[in-house]
Amino acid sequence: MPIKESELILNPDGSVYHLNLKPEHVAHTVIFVGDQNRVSRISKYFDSIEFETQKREFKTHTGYYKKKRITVISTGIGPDNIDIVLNELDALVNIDFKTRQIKDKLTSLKIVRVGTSGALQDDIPVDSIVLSTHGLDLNGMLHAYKIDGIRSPDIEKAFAEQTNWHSEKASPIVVKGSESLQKTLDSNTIYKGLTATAGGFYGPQGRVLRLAVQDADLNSKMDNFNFNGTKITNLEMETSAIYGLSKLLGHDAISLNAIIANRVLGTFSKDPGAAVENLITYTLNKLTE
Ligand code: R1P
Repeated sequence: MPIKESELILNPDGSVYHLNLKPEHVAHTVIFVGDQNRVSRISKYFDSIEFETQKREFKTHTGYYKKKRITVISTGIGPDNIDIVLNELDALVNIDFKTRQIKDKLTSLKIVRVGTSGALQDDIPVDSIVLSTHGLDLNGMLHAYKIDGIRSPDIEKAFAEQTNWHSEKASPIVVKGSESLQKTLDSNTIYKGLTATAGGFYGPQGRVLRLAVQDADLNSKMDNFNFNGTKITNLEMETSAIYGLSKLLGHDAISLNAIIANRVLGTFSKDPGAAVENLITYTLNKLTE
């Protein structure tokens, strides 16, 4: 059965609805950034840019870096946007837009998030890089999908117990990142651990301005979480959604974040732009080593 026009929406020029991309515009190595201005901060290192477009917060540049074809896409902020970007990106490579049928031979993309994040451990300094071994989903987006096969129940159980997780909120989901991409992006200069992904910036990450949060101790309980020596390194808004949907769709994903804040110490980077630049060059070099 062809996928209906209301479910896979194409623009009049044949591009996919939100990303504005056609299949030929997508490289098999894709870098996700949150901020749309970060796209050109990456593509400025490219030898050439063959395609660029933007619709809403979804800006794309495809080009070559050291002969490697790479697509950079901005996802905007949050897991709800990741749902759009990953489903449309997968459709671009794995659904035939003419017949609206899933292709017989599926393509697996390599996806790397180049993001920013706040550290949850006092020994992870601002301006450092964290690689997420796992995404810890606190926002619930993934609960819309059949996810039993991709979860890590032992870590989820430990997290719910150690934080007295409030039963009215969607239960936490833990998904592992791609081991092969971790090998590609790893080094002994970066930090590694669980990345918690919230569905908002203020209350959902324990920031109090004028509104009281449901559990004021959640961040300190996350700081102290320990599963056989594995700790929660950082808190941001995309990684678990990227890991969950990538795993379900058969893509390899790994998330790297420049640490621009330390939530335990209450500090913020003096030069977040430089921290992001450092992560960009680190990622491009690792992808082409
Ligand atoms: C919040 O300011 C945004 O910054 C972080 C969070 O995950 C959220 O998207 O990442 P990016 O800098 O990649 O957008």
